[in-house]
Amino acid sequence: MKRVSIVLFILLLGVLMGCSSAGTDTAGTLEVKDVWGRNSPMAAPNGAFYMTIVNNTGEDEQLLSVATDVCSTVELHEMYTMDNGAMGMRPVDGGVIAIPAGQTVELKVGGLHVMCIDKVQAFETGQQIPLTLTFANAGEMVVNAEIREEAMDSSSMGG
Ligand SMILES: [Cu+2]
Repeated sequence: MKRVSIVLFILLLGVLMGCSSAGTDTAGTLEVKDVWGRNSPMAAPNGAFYMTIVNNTGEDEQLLSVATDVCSTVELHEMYTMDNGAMGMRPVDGGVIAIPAGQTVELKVGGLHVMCIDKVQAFETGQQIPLTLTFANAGEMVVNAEIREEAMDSSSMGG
């Protein structure tokens, strides 16, 4: 009896969702904000960009890739704790960053980030660097990353 009612509920949910998506077209937007990169001299081969992605579209979204003229290669990375207890970074699972419906995903220092490998120029504080983000559903979006001075608080790491 219980199982039947659950099945009915799921069916009903499907019908309701089908109706609402067919009847209205007022889906929210995918918002990318607070895009920035850390200042980095030419002597440093790599850089990183950070941002906040807000998914109000009602559908699961994925950040597939990022492209910019100032980096030879761009990868989506995450920080993780290595076997020896030190922090390392690696490409995210599957190479993409999931942004589930209704969620906000932060790319931030010590977590997810856009890895800029082999910079072709120095990143100077105050500079605006255009990034082309490619999303699974929303397609391409161009945003400007502001280069900031960010002092990494290394003393508090691992505390
Ligand atoms: Cu990285």
